[in-house]
Amino acid sequence: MTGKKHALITGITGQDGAYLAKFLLDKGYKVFGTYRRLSTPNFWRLQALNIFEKINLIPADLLDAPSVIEAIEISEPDEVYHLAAQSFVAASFEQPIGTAEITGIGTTRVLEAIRHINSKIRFYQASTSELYGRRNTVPQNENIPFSPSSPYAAAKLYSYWITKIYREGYNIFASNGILFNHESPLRGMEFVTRKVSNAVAKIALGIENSIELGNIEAQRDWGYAPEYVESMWLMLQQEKPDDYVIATNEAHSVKIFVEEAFKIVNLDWHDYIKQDERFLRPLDVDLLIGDYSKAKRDLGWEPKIRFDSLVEIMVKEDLRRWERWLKGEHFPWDAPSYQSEAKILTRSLRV
Ligand code: NAP
Ligand code: F7E
Repeated sequence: MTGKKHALITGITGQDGAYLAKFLLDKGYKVFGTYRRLSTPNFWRLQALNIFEKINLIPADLLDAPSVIEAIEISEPDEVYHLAAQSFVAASFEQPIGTAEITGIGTTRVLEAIRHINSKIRFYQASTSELYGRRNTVPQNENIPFSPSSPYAAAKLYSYWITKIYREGYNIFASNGILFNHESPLRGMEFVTRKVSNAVAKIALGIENSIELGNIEAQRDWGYAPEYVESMWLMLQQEKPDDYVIATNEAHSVKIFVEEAFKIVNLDWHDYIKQDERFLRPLDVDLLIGDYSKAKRDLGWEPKIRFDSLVEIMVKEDLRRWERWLKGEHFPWDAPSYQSEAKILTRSLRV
């Protein structure tokens, strides 16, 4: 063992996993991360942040308890950041059972491994504003009752409670970060912000002419992912485990995000947006606004990048990527190998 602290990140190939890995490496941690043995590895985010060579990768799947146990045995972590999940709400309506197994029970597999191997390990659970559901009170803080509105949110509600149960029942240092939506140029292409920033860049360069969206009236509290991963670390440095809302306390509709994104390339969004009912969900959360005052008070955390800057960062980065690509450059990036969602064959999500 070196003198360095060990951190294990489940889901290191995802948006938050990659940013958190970079953050912890910069803090001097030895960073381990689980990844799934897919036929095509998915390391582009770690490569884009130039940290791929510095990560200790361990294959593990949340559906496979022995692989989770092995990941904890190999990495001997001081801290586990449990980020792996089936995280796309729309997909949870298509695959509710798989989502429950991965996003719900998967958390218990990690907690059980910790309980049996070393109950001193500190545990972070990636909770979500989706727990609050539709037509809830705003702004939402840690005391507002949950009312999940999707199979994803129901699975995350289970994970939230099992985390508290292991905290209170087994005295494990286990905290829930109730994070509101957070975005970045490393966001997956199926999420609305990145879908829009990527399409706007292509439209501005003349290689796309429209974008198909679902419910553009939905409002979200969108923050900047690299700032949000710091809050995860802060939660595990406290004297006691607890649950914290992490948000910006501002909401904007999808329509406003689209309008702002097109403004950056001097185009009028009305000319390019089409509604496609395949992107409507059987239930959708209408309005989320997070009250992060507890995190500000106890963790000293607050958001810096606000909505307009976030939209600008995302659109400019996607523009830069497409320009480089059109010049023949190759670099770690997801878009060229991504099948446009409009071409993916599924039934309408609306019943
Ligand atoms: P993401 O980009 O979708 O990453 C999810 C990660 O989970 C990926 O590394 C994925 O691996 C892994 N994964 C999926 N199924 C798995 C399985 N069966 N076994 C092992 N790993 C599996 O998600 P994110 O945006 O970084 O979010 C991180 C966590 O925070 C998630 O739990 C999400 O639900 C939660 N959350 C996100 C937000 C947000 O706004 N981003 C807000 C609140 C909470 P592959 O690369 O192999 O697919
Ligand atoms: O949808 C609407 C959609 O998929 C945002 C996950 O990280 O944050 C994320 O969940 C809103 C919804 O994110 C399209 O109906 C309209 O109202 O970007 P999203 P999400 O569902 O809020 C939470 C906090 C998490 O925990 C999740 O893991 O946008 N919308 N048209 C659309 N959404 C998508 N994806 N695609 C559309 O075409």
